[in-house]
Amino acid sequence: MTECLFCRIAAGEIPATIVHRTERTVAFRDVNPQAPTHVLVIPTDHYENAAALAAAGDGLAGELLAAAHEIAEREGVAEDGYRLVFNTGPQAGQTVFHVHGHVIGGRDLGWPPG
Ligand code: D5M
Repeated sequence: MTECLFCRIAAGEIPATIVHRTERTVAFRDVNPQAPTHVLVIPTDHYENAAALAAAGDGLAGELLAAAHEIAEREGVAEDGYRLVFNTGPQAGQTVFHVHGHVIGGRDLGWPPG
């Protein structure tokens, strides 16, 4: 059995609030939301980070971006604006090493990030 938390969520082995699913992507609510909308969008298959996903080069990265935007629209944050964040590597704050985009919106977001 895989040890990867997000592989297990994608497989339905660990409960999560799934908000969107396509053939190759899954999205679920972040357990520790930082804004009214905070959804994580992942590929079902395991890639460690955004660089590994980009290197796969089979259109999956684009699918993930499209899924993120669809979620933002469905959550009602696309018009006012939302942030799509891929923390990549430990210094950037990545804690789960299965690539995930944070779709964050529903409030004013400061810049620069912490
Ligand atoms: O983001 C990892 C994110 O994953 C962080 O915002 C918490 C979230 N998380 C951790 N465990 C779960 C479960 N079980 N369900 C939903 N969300 C979860 P990072 O960019 O790696 O710091």
